[in-house]
Amino acid sequence: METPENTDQQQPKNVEPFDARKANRRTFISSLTLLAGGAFAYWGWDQLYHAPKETAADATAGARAPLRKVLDMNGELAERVVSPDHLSKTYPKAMAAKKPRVNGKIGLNNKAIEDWKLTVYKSTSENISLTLEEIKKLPKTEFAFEFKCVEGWSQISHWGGVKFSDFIKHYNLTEQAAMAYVGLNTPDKKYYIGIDMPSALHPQTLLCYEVSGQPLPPEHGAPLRLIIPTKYGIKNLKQIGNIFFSNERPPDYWAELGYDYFSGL
Ligand SMILES: Nc1nc2c(c(=O)[nH]1)N[C@H]1C(S)=C(S)[C@@H](COP(=O)(O)O)O[C@H]1N2
Ligand SMILES: [Mo]
Repeated sequence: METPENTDQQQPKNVEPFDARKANRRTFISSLTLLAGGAFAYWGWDQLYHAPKETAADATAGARAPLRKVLDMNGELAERVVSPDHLSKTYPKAMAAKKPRVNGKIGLNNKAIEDWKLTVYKSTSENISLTLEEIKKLPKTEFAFEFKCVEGWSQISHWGGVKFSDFIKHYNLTEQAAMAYVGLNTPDKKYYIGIDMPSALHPQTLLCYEVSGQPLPPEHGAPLRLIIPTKYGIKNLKQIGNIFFSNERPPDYWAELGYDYFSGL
């Protein structure tokens, strides 16, 4: 005699018989969802593509406004987490290129190497003028690291100079270094960059006067350049002429052409 349990075993309760109308409806609903997703993605792209380009009123320009907003938000976040304890990887000197690659000559001027002096603006009205000999008297720091250019190449190279943070302490610029940014430019001001202060004060940021153990040659930014391993090559200004401090973002050559202002690694 059949028990109810036996019937259950032969025909499980949860399996519905195939219903063609239901299946068609499901296919229709998933197609609609896919179509809506596609339309939404297209709408997003269209919004972005037709978004205005930022105007040159600020330190940055040339990028679509919503994209720049994201870049700037990332930059501000990163500025806050820049830590002096987090060092870029360094390498044995022997691993460094003997003749490091040269890239970018904007603002480089051989004449400016003779009688060169570094001008540091303590305020708009007060500045100090320093010779290379004076700067070289400060403790020297050297290391090899992987220099990275946004154009897609990188190379291990060996640099020597004075830590920017040591320089700040030595010349009593602590008040200035309490500001949000430092601006640097070439003697002719044709190449110029802005650096957030946490990155400038990072222990691997150098006012650099040596490459591969030799005085900087003109093409690498003689007599003094910036080496900042926590940022891309574009921020490693060659041939520094002037340094100033500001709470606003200083003008920045590549940021004005659409590149990320922070350009961190
Ligand atoms: N004055 C000046 N500094 C500059 C540049 C430049 O064109 N002019 N180019 C930058 C870029 S894009 C890179 S990758 C590095 C390259 O430094 P290097 O020539 O010593 O390798 O310098 C940076 N500093
Ligand atoms: Mo670069």
